[in-house]
Amino acid sequence: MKVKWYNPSFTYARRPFSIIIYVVKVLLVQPPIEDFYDTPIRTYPLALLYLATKIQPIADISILDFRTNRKPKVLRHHPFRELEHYYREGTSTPLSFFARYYRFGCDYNEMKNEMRRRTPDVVAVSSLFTTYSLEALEVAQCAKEVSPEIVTVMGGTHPTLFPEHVLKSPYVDYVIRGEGETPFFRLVAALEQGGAACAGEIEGVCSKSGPDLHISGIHVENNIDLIPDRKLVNPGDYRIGKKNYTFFLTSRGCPFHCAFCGRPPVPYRRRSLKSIEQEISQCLDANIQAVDFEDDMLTLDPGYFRQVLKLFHGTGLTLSAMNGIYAGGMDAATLDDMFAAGFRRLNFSLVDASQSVTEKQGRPCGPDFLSLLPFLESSPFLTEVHFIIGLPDQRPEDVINTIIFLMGKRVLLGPSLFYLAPNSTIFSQIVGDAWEPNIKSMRSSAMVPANSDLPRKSLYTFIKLVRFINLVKNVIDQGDGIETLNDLINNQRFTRISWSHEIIRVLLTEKRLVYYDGEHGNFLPEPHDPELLKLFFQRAKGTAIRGFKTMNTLAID
Ligand code: B12
Ligand code: SF4
Repeated sequence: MKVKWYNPSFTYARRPFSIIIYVVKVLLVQPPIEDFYDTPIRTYPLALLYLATKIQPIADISILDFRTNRKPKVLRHHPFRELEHYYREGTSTPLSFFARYYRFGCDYNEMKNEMRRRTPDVVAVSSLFTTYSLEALEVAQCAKEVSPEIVTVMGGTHPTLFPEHVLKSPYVDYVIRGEGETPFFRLVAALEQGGAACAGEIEGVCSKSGPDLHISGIHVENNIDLIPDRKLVNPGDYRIGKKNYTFFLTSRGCPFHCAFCGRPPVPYRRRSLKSIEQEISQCLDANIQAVDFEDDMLTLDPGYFRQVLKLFHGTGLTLSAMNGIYAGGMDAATLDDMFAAGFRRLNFSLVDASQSVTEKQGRPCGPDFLSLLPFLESSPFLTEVHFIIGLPDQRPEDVINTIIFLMGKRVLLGPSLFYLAPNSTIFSQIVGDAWEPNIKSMRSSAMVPANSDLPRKSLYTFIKLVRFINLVKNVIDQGDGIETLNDLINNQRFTRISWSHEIIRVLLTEKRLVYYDGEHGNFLPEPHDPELLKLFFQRAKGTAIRGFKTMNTLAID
């Protein structure tokens, strides 16, 4: 690394001479990703802000988000040929899912040009996901191609879990394992003082010497009250609707061990209320209008959570917790406080309506969510309930029961297709160490079955079914006076467009899924399991679907 001498043009009061220090130029990067979809309302680079805030006193820093606010580019060639049968371009359906594979963010040349322009000494990349870790490695490769003298550092969940995978790349010099603030600060300080040789001795920093990799343990921060400086990014780049949003953490870690979860093993800790209060005020100064809590376990301690909520009263901030709310210990009073603090839309994590399925996953659950439901249904909240489809040991009947249960409540259904989360118990049982060739499959859009009772076509059928139910909920909310599911066939929402009408008719009368091929003007069968659809309609007979925004219902005849 070249040393850059820098005269900060100030003198210390007690030292009447100008001091010369050099400052390392650090570029903190959020990499692009490639997938069938992205979630653009949740890419706030909070980890990079924590790191930047920590090293700001000793480095010249900038944050470069190569992912957000860029037009996605369609990638014609993608690694999921087996899914072409499911995700088809050129077809139409009111129950649409994925069709194209995209790159969300800059391409290689754009990244390289940007790095060339910024002449960094250190490029530090956030690699949060194993499945997108190759895209993160590309950023390091760009940096080394711009100049081999650029020091490249990688941190985040993936390098924390699989440091060897990252460090063995010729483009990566250092890996930080665990919470990065202190190890990264120490690494930058060591580099600044020319002490790269001792960098490997810093806790949490992994380094290499020729083919030898030095792997450190996972670092856990003692103090989690650091307030990220949100002015380091443009608040207008991160929007939910018309509001500038930010991610916010009131705690770190989680005490549970759900078998499907891939989070690194860091203990649960809560922040001080004082620091949260200061952070809220800084958010308001930074022109933030919406706060999305991304804690792993926001509501673990309802008493503490209610104290946190009080700090938001009167701020005018819109609150959400899109990572999911755990209902354990919550009651109607907590919901009232949430409303008063600024929550309007709630995302609950249910896993499965069956307690035994959920408990098998190691997730503690009780009657809490069920007891909250009557309050939720009569409250002004809009509630989305997330559940998982495709868990090992889950039977198709369990999924059907969950769908039937939730469709009868005033909630939106939030299905998550099960994926093998690296580091999770299920991952270790099914994949073990031989995971690298399947790196791209560790995402829900890959629809990899982990349960022989729920093959890919069943997973796809369930997703389509849930899309149908949410669509029906939308129609119910319009209050068109439809009383039974079969009345839908003649609802003008579908009769207006003849192909849409036909797709709904086939589903309701023949219990089959088809889509419309506009180019040839015909209907093609979708890959699906008609037996599952039949079973669903049989079991659902005599039950009802309730709206999402209204209590209007529609009977299943
Ligand atoms: C927000 C979030 C998202 C956002 C995107 C966030 C982003 N910026 O890209 C969204 C909703 C889009 C998302 C999607 C997915 N996610 Co997600 N997501 C999270 C979540 C809940 C919080 C991440 C966060 O910002 N935390 C706050 C920051 C401050 O903490 P942190 O990231 O851990 O950062 C610290 C350290 O890791 C480290 N660090 C981080 N970056 C860097 C960089 C450097 C240079 C250094 C030195 C250190 C460092 O220092 C930081 C400060 O201490 C995590 C859960 C978790 N606990 O991490 C899951 C998590 C990262 N997601 C995960 C997964 C798998 C996914 C999906 C791929 C799942 C799927 N459905 O297929 C999807 C992809 C969907 C899509 N295409 O949109 C897994 C990753 C596991 C793994 N090994 O791959 C996690 C860990 C969830 C879990 N419990 O299993 N996710
Ligand atoms: S899924 Fe959520 S509750 Fe379960 S261990 Fe992971 S973070 Fe904790």
